[in-house]
Amino acid sequence: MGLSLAKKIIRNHLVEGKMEAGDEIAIRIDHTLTQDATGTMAYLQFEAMGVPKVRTKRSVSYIDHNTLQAGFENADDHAYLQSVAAKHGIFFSRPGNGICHQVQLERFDVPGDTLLGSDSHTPTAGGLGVLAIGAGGLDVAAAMAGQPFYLPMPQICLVKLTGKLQPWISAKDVILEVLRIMSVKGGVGKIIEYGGDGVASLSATDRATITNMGAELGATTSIFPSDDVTRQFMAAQGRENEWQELKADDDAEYDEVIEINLDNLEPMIAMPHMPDKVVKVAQVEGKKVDQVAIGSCTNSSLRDLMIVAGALKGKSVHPGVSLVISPGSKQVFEMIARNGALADLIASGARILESACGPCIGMGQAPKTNAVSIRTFNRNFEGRSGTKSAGVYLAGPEVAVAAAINGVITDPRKLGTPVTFDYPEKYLVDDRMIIYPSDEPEKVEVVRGPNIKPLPQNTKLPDTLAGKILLKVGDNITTDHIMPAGTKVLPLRSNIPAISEFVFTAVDPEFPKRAKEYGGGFILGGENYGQGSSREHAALAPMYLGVKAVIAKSFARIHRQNLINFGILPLKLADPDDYEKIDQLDDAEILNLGSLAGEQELIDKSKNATIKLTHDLSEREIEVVKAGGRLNYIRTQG
Ligand code: MIC
Ligand code: SF4
Repeated sequence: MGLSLAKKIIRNHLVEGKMEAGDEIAIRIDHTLTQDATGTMAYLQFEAMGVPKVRTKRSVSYIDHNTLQAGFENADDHAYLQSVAAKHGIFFSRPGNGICHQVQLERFDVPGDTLLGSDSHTPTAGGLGVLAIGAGGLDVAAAMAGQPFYLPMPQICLVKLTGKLQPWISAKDVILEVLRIMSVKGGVGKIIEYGGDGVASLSATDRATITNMGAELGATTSIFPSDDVTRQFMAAQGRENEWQELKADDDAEYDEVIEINLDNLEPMIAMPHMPDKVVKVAQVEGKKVDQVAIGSCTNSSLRDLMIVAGALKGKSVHPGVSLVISPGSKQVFEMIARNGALADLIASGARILESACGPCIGMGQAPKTNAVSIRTFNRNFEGRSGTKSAGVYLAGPEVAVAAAINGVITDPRKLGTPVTFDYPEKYLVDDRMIIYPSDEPEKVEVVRGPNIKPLPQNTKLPDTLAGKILLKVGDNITTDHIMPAGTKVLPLRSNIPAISEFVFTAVDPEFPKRAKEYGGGFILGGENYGQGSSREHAALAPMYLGVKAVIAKSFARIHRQNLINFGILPLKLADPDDYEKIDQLDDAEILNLGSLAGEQELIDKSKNATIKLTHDLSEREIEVVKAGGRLNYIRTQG
């Protein structure tokens, strides 16, 4: 039997384990990326490992999330990140250069290599045939220190594309269709590999839109073959020398196959408040729209903005709509400025933001009360926009621009003659916003502002854990619920004591106070606990508040790993129905943690009940949790 593309790349990077679904494997990491909201923690951890120079082929540090400098905190973080990069052999992408995933695609991704990034949308690089995985900052720090990345060997799911996208339909409609079919937990434990005749009709940036939102499926990563389309994109970026052809064997075996005929796809939209609440645009047509936001790492390529500019040329944004646009990178921004498209956007009344994450992570442009906001982004979790009562819909640039023009959700096919776009033979390449690591690292002084606080440490896992069920939450709790972002909280990412005051406040404003009052305790969750971002703050800050274990029906991959990395036990209910038996504020105990072999028991003292728990920790992960987290574990390894 032949191999899938994903398995070929894994085989080439395999350090430990067998490629059998579910078994723990370790793979060598060629490249890493960090962004500023997760980067400060990642580099503090890297510094703690005492490795003078990164051991990867290339590591890049981006500034793109925390660019709203309402106080000194973000600028201080930028200075720290710039100096720590210079000192330790890391490339530094300056604020203004763009969103990490878009810039990485343009300037750094190499087909067939592995990339580990401290951002859940790192799999964007899969659009160019990179095996790219999102992880917590500590895992990325360990990869920079030369350690392999551990993961359970995923199943490989083939999404077979046939046909060709019709006018006004685009890559976002493809991934929304996949989300409709698979749901936000349908990709957990899987790699989504795209194949079939339809692949050739999708451009490199179209493919990146699709792999980007594989994160919303909960997938480990998503990947496209590297073919002539990839070669042309890399040649246009002046990097053809880094291209190689990559594809699955013709007789490759897959664990699951999904077929999508691109010919039949219609414009799609995800309704509030989950990326898998996908319907055809036709089903919600006519709904009044208050805001349209175009940008983010999902949909802000040159192609996307040229389609938007083409549709808006000579028209005005509807009086009831605020349209904001953030170009994905300086390259995109400069190219639309030079070719005149930016002038068309400005003339239409669009509000142009800098090249950064911006509204996607609630850094400005919070919509009005009860607003309907159409965004080309990837996440529409409740409150993430900064306005809890707003309903965020996710759609492609075509649907977004149609809403901006008409003021209501509109099938873009009604806009008439399709806007066409010819991909450039050469993109505008100017890497002056990327600072190379210093030639004299010993002379670089790392700058630490007052907001950068030392990393809190956990202690070894005791034999018995006792405490209250501090909070009981439902299914699909996101890291945005656990550790919100936005203008108020995001600047505190380097200061765990300060940021811990916001843990779970989106769900229960009293949570931090209660956790401190009871000296910590447990969280009870439902299915897919911790989906969404890679932010390790969603583990680190609860740890700081004394959370010892999370008991849930199931966990999202990155968050589960982050809990382990900081010494918090992720335990599963052996019988999901037991969830109903446990209440918030029950007194509980978990005994015999010394062995952690097999089943565990939760004694609910308030109910006089014994509840069976399980876990899927590997032997290595058991040792990590027992040591009180991965940093402690690395230290014990010498
Ligand atoms: C997100 O989209 O939620 C983020 C902000 O990019 C996060 C990272 C973070 O919280 O810093 C992610 O996706 O991992
Ligand atoms: Fe930035 Fe949004 Fe992409 Fe996260 S999803 S990296 S916040 S643009």
